[in-house]
Amino acid sequence: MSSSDGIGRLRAIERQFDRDRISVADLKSLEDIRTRYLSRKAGLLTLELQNLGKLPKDQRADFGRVANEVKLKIEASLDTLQATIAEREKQTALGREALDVTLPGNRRRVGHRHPLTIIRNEIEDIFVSMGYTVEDGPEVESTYYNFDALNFPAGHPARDPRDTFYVSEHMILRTHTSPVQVRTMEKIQPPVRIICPGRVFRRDAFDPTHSPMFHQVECLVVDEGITFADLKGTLERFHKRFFGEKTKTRLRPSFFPFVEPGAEVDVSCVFCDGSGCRVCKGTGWIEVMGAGMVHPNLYQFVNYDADKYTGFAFGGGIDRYTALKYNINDLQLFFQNDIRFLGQFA
Ligand code: 2NM
Repeated sequence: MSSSDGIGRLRAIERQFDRDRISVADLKSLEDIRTRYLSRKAGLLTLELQNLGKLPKDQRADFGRVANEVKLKIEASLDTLQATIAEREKQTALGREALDVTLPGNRRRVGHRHPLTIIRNEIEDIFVSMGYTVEDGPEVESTYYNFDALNFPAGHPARDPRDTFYVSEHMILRTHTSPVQVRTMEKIQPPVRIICPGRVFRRDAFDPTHSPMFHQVECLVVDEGITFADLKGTLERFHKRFFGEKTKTRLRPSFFPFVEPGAEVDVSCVFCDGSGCRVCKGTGWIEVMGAGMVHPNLYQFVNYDADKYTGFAFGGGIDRYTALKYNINDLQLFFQNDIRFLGQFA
């Protein structure tokens, strides 16, 4: 075997390597090709070098120099290739794992108050700012506090089990929050300035304007020298604060067992400002409350001196105030718990 044959084979290996490396696409095939050419046992170049000893002495130096040159070239080429592939694989991984920090995030839903709670708080704030305190009491109430002590005569239709939920002979679900006012008067002597918001229960079927459970807020003031003018002024101030300063309040004679005289309370229509529309049925007024001067009979039940004290009281539906404020035409929406409805008032 001659040195030139040997060098020719080395050059052939070199050319073959140059073709093979083109198809190297990843670190795995890179190691395959490194093994094929440079493996200590069976690498194509290693096998050629094993022939070194068989060459005539004077040819060994040339063959060895070329072999070493080819080996270095292949090693350098593989190293460069390895660096290129590693960098490309790193960039691919970065691209795949990248986060687009400009994408919109997932909005977190937070809770919100029920519209009836919002309006109850608003009403409480108005009265608290005028010096009232907020009282509450039991929802399961005795017929004494719900009817007798409020001057409802025996046989009054409100006592009928078709109108009132009876729990037992003398216990009911309260039909108004007035029993809280009786309980408060039992506890403290005048001056009294309280409001009582809360749930009340009446045997009505659900329809857009009725619900067997709804919410009332009632107000009671008792002191020396309280007059009907105080009642009217308080109602006027409250409605201006609640609906807006242009709101007018009007009283019409009416009857409730616990007051004398009694009145229905209207406000100028919040939708048409009193000019007449569908909601106020063309009258310009919307009925919102009942009111009156506390009936002197009540003072006997709570040991108040009826010759010394007078007082006024009124009550209205929180559900109705909420419906008017938010332009809601169906009270059932308050109790169906549809989050799409309830979420609009936060
Ligand atoms: C109303 C209408 C008129 C009222 C009376 C009392 C009490 F207990 F103090 F006498 N509380 N609430 C009252 C008066 C309530 O709501 C329609």
